[in-house]
Amino acid sequence: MSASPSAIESVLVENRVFPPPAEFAQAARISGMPAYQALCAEAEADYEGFWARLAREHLDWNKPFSQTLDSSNAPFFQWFADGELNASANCLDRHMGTPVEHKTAIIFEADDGAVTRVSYRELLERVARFANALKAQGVQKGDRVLIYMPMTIEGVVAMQACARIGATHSVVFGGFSAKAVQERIIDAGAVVVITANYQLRGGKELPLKAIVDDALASGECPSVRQVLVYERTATACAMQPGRDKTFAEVLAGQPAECAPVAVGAEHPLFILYTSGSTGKPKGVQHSTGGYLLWAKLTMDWTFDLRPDDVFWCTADIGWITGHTYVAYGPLAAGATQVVFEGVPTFPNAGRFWQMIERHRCSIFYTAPTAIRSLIKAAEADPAVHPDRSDLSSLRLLGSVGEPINPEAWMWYHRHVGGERCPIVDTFWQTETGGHVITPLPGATPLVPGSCTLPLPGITAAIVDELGNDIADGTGGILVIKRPWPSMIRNIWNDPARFKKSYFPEELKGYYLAGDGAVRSSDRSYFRITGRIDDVLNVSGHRMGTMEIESALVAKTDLVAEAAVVGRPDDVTGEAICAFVVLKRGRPTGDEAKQIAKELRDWVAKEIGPIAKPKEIRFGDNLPKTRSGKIMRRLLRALAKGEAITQDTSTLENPAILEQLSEAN
Ligand code: 6R9
Repeated sequence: MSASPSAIESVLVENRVFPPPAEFAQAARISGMPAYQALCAEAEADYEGFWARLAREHLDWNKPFSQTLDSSNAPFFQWFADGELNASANCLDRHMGTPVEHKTAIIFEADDGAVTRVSYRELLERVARFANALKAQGVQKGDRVLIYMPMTIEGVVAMQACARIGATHSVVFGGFSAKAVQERIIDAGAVVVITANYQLRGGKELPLKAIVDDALASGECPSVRQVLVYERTATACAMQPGRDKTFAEVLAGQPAECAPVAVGAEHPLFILYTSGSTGKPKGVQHSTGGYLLWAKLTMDWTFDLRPDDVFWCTADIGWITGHTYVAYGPLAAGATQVVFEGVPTFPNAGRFWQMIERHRCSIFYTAPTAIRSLIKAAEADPAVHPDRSDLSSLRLLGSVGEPINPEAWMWYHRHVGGERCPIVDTFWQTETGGHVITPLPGATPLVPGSCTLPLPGITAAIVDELGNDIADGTGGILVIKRPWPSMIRNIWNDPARFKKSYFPEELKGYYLAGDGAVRSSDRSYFRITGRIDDVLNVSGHRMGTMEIESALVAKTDLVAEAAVVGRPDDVTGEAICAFVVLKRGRPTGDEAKQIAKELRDWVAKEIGPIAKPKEIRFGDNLPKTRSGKIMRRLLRALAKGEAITQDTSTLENPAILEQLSEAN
């Protein structure tokens, strides 16, 4: 079986329905559709009262809030603004003196398979010591700290320690380049960088500190005073005296107690950079109160968390999923969670299934791209098939990051979930902070390929270009009509872009998600049809086409012009396809291959390996209108290998299409 584009489209006629298994529904926190509908009705009847109730129930406040929602400066909405709390205290301290204190917080499995466990008590002490170390380095409330760390307990500790002292963290995924790290340091004005000497992935030792050195080398990051280095491996890395210190050095003598700093609910907990439709990534700014409420609430609602669950979200802390469902949500909810350092294919592609068996995971949350690649691997080698592992501990599965095609859904359901586990297909974004459209596993009948219905209180809708509602069955623009607690607060340093990107004037003040969607005629279920802007989704990672184009044309000795589009891919969902015009003319044969490789390596260096185009095609020119606009629609068709049926009469240079239709 394969996830062909036609399979993705076949969801249009999807009519399989999977109601929640009776046993699951009976025990669930939200049990049955009437319970879901009752919550929706409560939110509708008293929107602010609903969120106020939940914020009081789910979070510990140092100072209670008196106002729930402040819309006076819309779209810069404020939630619980005069309340004060600390995120780390809500994830750790709150469990002390309860049965959770000595419960395992994190089961860490290293790349080489070594397993370490820490209890909530131990985690609190580690976070407190690290928070003290940060303070000793002069980090203060409101300072920005850049975290460039491997998937380790220390990565989570670093985030929690920042939160504890009110410093705003900005985590950068360990696959990003020196240039990307540098841009983020500069934009955020980070005073400290927390990194590791190396990261271990798939049996390989990959440098992190050396990349930070590169990012700082040019002297363009004057804000950075200190680099703190976690020695993940025994291999030495260069250390700059005065600037660089090891974890061991800064932790020495630090006490295991550190009073959490109460911050206002709107205090920025973190900035996380994500791709948009221009060349420059956006620093998505999240709050403390509203964000944390969501992290905790969705652990209960979407994952139906119970005290004895073993939760495993496979996302890296460098992405929003790793923020909300590794670093904050599971801890706020007092869950035992698995944190995995490595990759799904090492030492073999059965690693995920073997780990579920080893740790008796009950909730497993991953991305469709991982599922699709593991389907391929299992078909090629029965030894890594999930059927070979004992997955009986699982009770719930989740999917995130991109649309899951029904064939992959069915395989996940059958071979991983043993046909007994509901699958929550959770739609959300860096900007939404947590799930917004998702099934509730004890209530919502599932339809493969559909993220089903909005969470209670989420006013998701499909509208036309003027913000008018569109009937079920017709595709349109996905919006959320009312503000909600965990929404993006701002784009760091760029409020004008925030307004323009997410609250365009013509959309009646609605939040614009950037995705297209359609609701089914029978159940009004949402199905996400993909981005409507110039953002690609490659293996569940967001990549801006403009970002890649800027990187390509930055190779000024070689590249005259470049246009990047996505095309459907069996495994990665979308693949990056670049059309390039060279200054020296169109290369062919071996020269084309060699230059394509050079450009791919260049993009990896400029942005990171995840941005490498899968295919590069060279032309004498790009298809343009007479006014000089690149016709991306035609490029998308060419990348897919489709015959051009569109009207090309407005093209300046129709002959170019034939040249670009062949792979080099
Ligand atoms: C959480 C996360 C957000 C974009 C989003 C959409 C796509 C995420 C999805 C989904 C269909 C789902 N997306 N979940 N599409 N079904 N269940 O992935 O955040 O990296 O910001 O990406 O991912 O296109 O707009 P982020």
